Amino acid sequence: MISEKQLTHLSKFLSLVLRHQPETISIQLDQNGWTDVNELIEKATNYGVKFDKETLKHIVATNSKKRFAFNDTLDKIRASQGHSVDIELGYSNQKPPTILFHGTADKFVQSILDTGLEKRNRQHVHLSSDLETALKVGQRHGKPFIFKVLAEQMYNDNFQFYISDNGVWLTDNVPTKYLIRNDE
Ligand code: HQG
Repeated sequence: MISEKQLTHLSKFLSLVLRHQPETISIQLDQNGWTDVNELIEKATNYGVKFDKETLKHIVATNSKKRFAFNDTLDKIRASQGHSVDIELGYSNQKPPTILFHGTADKFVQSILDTGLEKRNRQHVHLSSDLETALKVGQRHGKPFIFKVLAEQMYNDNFQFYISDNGVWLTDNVPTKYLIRNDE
C-alpha cells in the first residue's frame, strides 16, 4: 500500500508536470491541458518517479482538492485548474454567487488595493465560495488576509466567471472597486 506521504509527494509532482512544467519529464499537454496517461506513466518512470495507473486512479478519486481529472475513456488526465502554462480549460461562463472569497497574505494587501487582483503566474485569479478555503489558500503565502469579491456585480458588468471541475471559481482579474476587505 502506498503511504499518505507518498501520495502527497506524487500529487505535488503531478501538479508540477500537469500545471507548470510538463517539459520536466518531456511530456506535452494538448490545447485543453490533457496528456496521455500511459505516456505520463512511462516518462515519469524514466525520470525516476514510479507509479501505475491504479495509483493514478486512486489519486484522482481521493485527492483532497480533486485537483486532477480523467477524460471519459480514462486514457487522458489533466489538472482541473491552477495552470501557469497557457491552455484552454474549456469551462463556460457562469453566473457566480453574489460574493466569492480570495485568500491572500498580509504582505500583498497594499499592492492588491493598488492594482486589483491579478492572475500573476497562473492563467486565472482563483476564488472560492467559502471563507475557510480562502483562509487555507492565504496561509500558503504568509499571514492570511481575506478579500470579499463582488462577483455577481462583476458578472453583471460583463466579466467572465468559470467554475472548474473541482469547484474553484476562476476569473481573469478583479479590479479594486469589486474588492471588500473582509476586516471592514
Ligand atoms: C497575489 C492552490 C500583489 C494573490 C489554491 C496570491 C488556489 C497579488 C498570489 C490556487 C496581486 C498568487 C491558486 C497584486 C494577486 N499584488 N499580489 N495585484 N494580485 N496577488 O499561488 O490564488 O492547492 O498563483 O493574492 O488552492 O494563492 O495548488 O494563487 O496570493 O486554488 O491545488 O498573488 O492554488 O491550489 O499566488 O492560489 P498563486 P493563489 P492547489
